[in-house]
Amino acid sequence: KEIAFIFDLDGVIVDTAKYHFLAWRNLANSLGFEFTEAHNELLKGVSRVRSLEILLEIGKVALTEDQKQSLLIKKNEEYLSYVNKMTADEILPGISNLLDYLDVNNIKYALGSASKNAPLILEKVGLLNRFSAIVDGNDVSKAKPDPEVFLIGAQKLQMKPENCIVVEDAIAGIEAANAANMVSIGIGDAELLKKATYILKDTTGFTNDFLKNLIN
Ligand code: B16
Ligand code: MG
Repeated sequence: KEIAFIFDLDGVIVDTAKYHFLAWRNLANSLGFEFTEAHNELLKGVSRVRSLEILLEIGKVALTEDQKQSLLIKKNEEYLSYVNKMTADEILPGISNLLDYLDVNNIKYALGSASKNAPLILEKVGLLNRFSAIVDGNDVSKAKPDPEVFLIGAQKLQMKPENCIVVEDAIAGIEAANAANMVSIGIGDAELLKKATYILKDTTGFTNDFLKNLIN
């Protein structure tokens, strides 16, 4: 049967979490509190606005809407300064091989990301024109674990949800894929991602053997 893939971006195609971390940490420090890598875990897959709310809860800081808006702009400017330096070298191991495999087998793929910067990031790493459809943070009104982002992706690919395979590193993303009635592949900790249909430790798990079994 015909199938399609829908990929999350951060943590699956590239590791932009490290750049989000640098920018969020600077923002927290400027407000007078520490922001650790463990804190950063809480922001993975979460929208920009919600991320700031979580960060402010960590620092126990209350701000006006205007102050929040200007901090979000500042944070994104710093984040983009890192993104602008990205190259194809930052595509996670196994992903280029996977996309080649899908191309050779005429399997379409879309992006389903919470990031409003997703098209820029794909352009920087040279993958923008390879995706049949892109759904990013500008297209969705409901964040993961709501299935909206992946359902729009399936629609754009003209595929039934049950024939779509979602690749995700965040629990909320796996929940979104499951809620969309799609097959889910979790990338990361097996205990954390146990609701996924399949779990791979990291992106090197996309071997040709794994793909053959999955697709046939
Ligand atoms: P932006 P994904 C998510 O990307 C990130 O994991 C999350 O940390 C970030 O806050 C969110 O995008 C929004 O990103 O500020 O660029 O709009 O994992 O859904 O690809
Ligand atoms: Mg992610």
